[in-house]
Amino acid sequence: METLNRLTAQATADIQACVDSNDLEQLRVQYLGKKGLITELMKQLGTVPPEQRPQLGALINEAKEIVQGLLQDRKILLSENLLIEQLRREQVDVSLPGRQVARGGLHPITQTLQRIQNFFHQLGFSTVEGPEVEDDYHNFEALNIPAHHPARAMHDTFYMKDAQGCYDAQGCYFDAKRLLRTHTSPVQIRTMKKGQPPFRMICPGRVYRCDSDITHTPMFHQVEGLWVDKNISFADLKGILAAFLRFFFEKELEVRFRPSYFPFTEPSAEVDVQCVACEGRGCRICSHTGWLEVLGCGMVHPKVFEHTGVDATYTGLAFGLGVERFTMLRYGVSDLRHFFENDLKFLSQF
Ligand code: 2NM
Repeated sequence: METLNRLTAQATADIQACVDSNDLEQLRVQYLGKKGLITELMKQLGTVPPEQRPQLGALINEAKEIVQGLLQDRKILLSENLLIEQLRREQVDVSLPGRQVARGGLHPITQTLQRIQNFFHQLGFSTVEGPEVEDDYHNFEALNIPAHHPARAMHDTFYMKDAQGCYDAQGCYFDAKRLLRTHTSPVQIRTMKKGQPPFRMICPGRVYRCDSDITHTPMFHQVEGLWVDKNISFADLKGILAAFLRFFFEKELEVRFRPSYFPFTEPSAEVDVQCVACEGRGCRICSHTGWLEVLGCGMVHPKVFEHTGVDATYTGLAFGLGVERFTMLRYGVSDLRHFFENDLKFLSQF
């Protein structure tokens, strides 16, 4: 009796103190296994006087059931704790920001190119592209810029090392150097030579001039426009360019045309727009004049039509602009060189 009570008390204490399911299994074997302490008591029942056996047997059974019950409860408790512990360990913070997919974007120059094209496409202009490596004829001659004309020096042309053998109109052989186009006008020359008027095109693209300082890079982007048809007038030129500038800068800005000179247009004009930064009050961006020079334009020179085979019953308007300058003015970028450094801290702002 005494032994049984002590054994039950010890088993209870052992089980309550157990924190590991393997240890708990050890305890089960120790008390209830084939050679377990309680099992042994049961085996010794034969040594007890027969009249005491039923009572003692019942008590041992009762002890066995108590220990079995404790083991069972403890087992459930331990596995629950294990699950709680595992859940705690594998907890996910659902409030953390997700892993972002790094998104690319369009270069600000590309965005400006698209914005300009978007406007002119709505007016029925088509985009036309052409080679960046050109020849003297398409880049200069056909545009009424003859050899030794100061405009050629002005353009600071990049020439290719090797000359190409050519024949002139009289059949005389000469070496012509190929060059990097200094404007996109040769695309318009090529298009007019190939086709028949009317023409309504814009020519975006890279152009090259041997020039490098704070406001010039050897490569930059231009968009030139050309509209050739019967009765195209300077009034059309003024209307289209004023509408374009107001669309581009999203402001009802004043626009003015000043007489100028280009070999390929007559008359020619420079276009100024009211300063987009100060709206004409005067600031550093417009050198306190209230105006920004943004475009060159004019009516296509008859010599250009002669070269390209467009008959004299047609007239045409033409214009050209620098894409970098438009981008700087629209977004307030102060240094041209940012566009060519590919620093993501700069680019990701657009
Ligand atoms: C400009 C300014 C004025 C121009 C002229 C031509 C062509 F091919 F039709 F003769 N294309 N672009 C032109 C006229 C370009 O850029 C400042």
